Amino acid sequence: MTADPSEPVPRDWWKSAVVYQVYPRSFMDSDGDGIGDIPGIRQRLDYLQRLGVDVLWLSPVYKSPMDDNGYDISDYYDVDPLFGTLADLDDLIADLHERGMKLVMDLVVNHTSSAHPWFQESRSSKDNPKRDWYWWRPPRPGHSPGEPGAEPTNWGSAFSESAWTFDPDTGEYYLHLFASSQPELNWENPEVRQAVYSMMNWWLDRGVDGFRMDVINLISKVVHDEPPDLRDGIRGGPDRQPGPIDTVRFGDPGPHVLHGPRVHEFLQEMHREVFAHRPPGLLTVGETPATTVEQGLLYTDPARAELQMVFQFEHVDLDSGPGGKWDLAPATSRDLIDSLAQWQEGMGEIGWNSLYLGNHDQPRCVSRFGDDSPEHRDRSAKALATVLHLLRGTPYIYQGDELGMANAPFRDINDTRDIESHNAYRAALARGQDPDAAMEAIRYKGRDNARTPMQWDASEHAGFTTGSPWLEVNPDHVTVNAAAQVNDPDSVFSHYRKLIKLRHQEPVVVHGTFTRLLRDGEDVHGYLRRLDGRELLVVANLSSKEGLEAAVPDAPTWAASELVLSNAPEPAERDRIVLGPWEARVYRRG
Ligand code: TEU
Repeated sequence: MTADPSEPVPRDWWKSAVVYQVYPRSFMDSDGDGIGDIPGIRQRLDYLQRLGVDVLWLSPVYKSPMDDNGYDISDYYDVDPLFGTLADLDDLIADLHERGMKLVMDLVVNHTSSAHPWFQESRSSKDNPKRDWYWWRPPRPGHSPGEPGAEPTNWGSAFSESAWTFDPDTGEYYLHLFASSQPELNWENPEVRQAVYSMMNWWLDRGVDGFRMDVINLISKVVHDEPPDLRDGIRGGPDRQPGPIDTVRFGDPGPHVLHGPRVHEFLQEMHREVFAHRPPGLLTVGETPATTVEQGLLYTDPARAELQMVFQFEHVDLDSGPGGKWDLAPATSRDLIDSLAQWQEGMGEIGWNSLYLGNHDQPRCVSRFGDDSPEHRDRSAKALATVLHLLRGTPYIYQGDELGMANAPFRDINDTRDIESHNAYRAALARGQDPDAAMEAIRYKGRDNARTPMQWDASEHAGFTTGSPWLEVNPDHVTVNAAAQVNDPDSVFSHYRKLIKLRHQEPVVVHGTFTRLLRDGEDVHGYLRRLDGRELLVVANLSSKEGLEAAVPDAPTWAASELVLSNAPEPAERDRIVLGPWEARVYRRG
């Protein structure tokens, strides 16, 4: 729904918006170097407008050594030549605004790249004015610097290494919760915070419409008054919380770095310095791993003036065992719906949810939560989208999910590129794990599953590039691609279009209350959305089982009421609701 630029923007416009995430490296390559870029995105705006999305979230395009594909920034004020120029980005912003669409940038300020001049200065000497812009600590007393065990704390990083790297020049360690080339910024230092706020204001003044804030709940660390001011984490043990850290080898930094004592103070300061004086029309969403509903409310309660919404991880950690992300654990559709419903009920009328099943860090949702077999792929992709998009919150579509793109058939580690997977694979082998077992976990959970090039058509490289793609195109692109779907009324693409239209046309989808139904359903799930006498019933069979009844209250009346949307042929029965494999229906009354 392209917004009418003459109309005043409602304060909570983002509640009726649908956001599309573009991973620039894999979306569209315009110059044949095999890597997507900004001019390539501009070439595909008609496609996104036809889909009907309102906002583009652009994963990082800033100058970067690309150790973590751009989430390691060396210059916040410039675009990396791989992706284009600042002028290209200005043109993209102008194109989108002309179409009544918006652009949200990725804000990665928990850490920078070690190539960033701030860090270069900071590491140059202990008394450099920017030394305290990062977290430097001396070796653990009684240990020889650089030797295992001398790290200031036993924390592990999300990329399967120690969270500390020794710098022989200054004889100290610096902290990094991700790669060693992603040093943590010290938000305790007001100069750091002001530098971040100026950069954000620079981009907003340039026409950007908001920010997706990377791991923003990590910016405040627990600093003790008594030395050591940073304390060791818990290792291993039965009551260990699932998460990315390998606590067999390291201590869990979580309790020391997540939702720190000043995180809300910093976010409220950011709001005052960057957003409070600006007209409505901006979007802010924080990526907040390991967040509870209660914490989610603190971040998104408008009265607290912090964030509009957060990406919480509960439903994307369901299939992580005690050993963390790579310790695969079974998760059922019931687990998924239980988690989504808990956040619906928990956010209530105060907070606000982001609605997502995929992004550039998660495997493809149709493979993970659906069924990507040829028989069920389309219908399960549509069923998952139906259940997700009609919930209370702002939906996020990850590029390619609107086509039903699935996980890739990686043969071995050499088929992948992601630093997280490579480090995890190396660590697994170092622990003596069988390479096939390690590769099986990466095939199932690896982030590269989401990063294979966008499948535009059935040609050699799926219309993504005329060169050789940085990551192999999924061979199923010959059948699963945009060209085959954009004009097919029964395609996954068209189903997403209908869902987006429903959100744009039905206030009950945006502002309606949420009531869970079929709480005990293993495979069949349902909920009601209500607003001023208008009701939408959403029911879905999230399994490949045949003929499952959705025994909702008043089913006969519902079965006879208006069927607004479904991913299966018109049901014969009009007195009860019986769903086929991966069948989803949306009924309306009032
Ligand atoms: O992700 C943070 C984060 O939580 C992920 O690392 C997550 O733990 C893991 O990937 C799940 O498998 C953000 C960005 O989205 C990610 O791409 C970056 O690698 C990371 O921060 C560091 O910037």
